[in-house]
Amino acid sequence: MNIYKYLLDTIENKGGVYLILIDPDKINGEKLSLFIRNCEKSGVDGFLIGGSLMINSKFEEFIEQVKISTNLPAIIFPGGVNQISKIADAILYLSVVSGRNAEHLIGTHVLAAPIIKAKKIEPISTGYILVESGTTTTVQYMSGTAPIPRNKPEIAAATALAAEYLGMKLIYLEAGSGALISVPENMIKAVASQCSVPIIVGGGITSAKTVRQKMDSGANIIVTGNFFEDENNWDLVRDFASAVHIKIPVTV
Ligand code: 1GP
Repeated sequence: MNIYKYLLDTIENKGGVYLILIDPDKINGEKLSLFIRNCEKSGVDGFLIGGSLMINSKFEEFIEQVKISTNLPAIIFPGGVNQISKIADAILYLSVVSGRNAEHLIGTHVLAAPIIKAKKIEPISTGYILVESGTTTTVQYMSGTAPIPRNKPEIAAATALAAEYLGMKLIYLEAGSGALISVPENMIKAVASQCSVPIIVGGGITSAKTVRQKMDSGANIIVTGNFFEDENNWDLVRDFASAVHIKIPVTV
């Protein structure tokens, strides 16, 4: 399956794509399978897998377990070149275009490209834009880059447009995992007014209401991670998915 096409088709048919980020350091075993099955039956469209830091996990085995539990796409969201697996359906080929750290603009990509080619994984080039979110996030620290200030939507819009002109197929507005505050709506609107490629919004989203606000501002793909690491929240996956799928009428 061509995953980029799947994302475009899902946006077209359902109004948006809902992806759940799974950090292999946070969940595994039977609990992982249960969670994935719960997500699948609640309307999630796919999984992002990865983390800025990966300490304990066996990446390949982890993706294998995800693939055993679901037919939904497993897309790598790589924190480094150690996170590449042929079992995955695609990899977000992220360039941190909000920063000026050559290593994260093109450096690690050079190391990763031959591996991605050899393993025959679909790369989806993504302009990754870090947005200030109230505190220093792991991704900011690890990438050694400054995020775009929240009150500068015009910088985000120009950055996203530049990424699109460079040929990137997705724009990811990232507040950072566990962010205190999510990407502001006026920034999403500014980016959406300039770009024609799909816009992913993630980081610090903890309610279906917030999901809908991001969608109404022009987001096409929503990513949540932390919120569903707490098992007590699993019942809410369906509400989040419904808030993303704005073309599908809600049935009670
Ligand atoms: C992080 O955008 C994702 O890369 C998800 O963030 O864990 O805060 O939902 P959260």
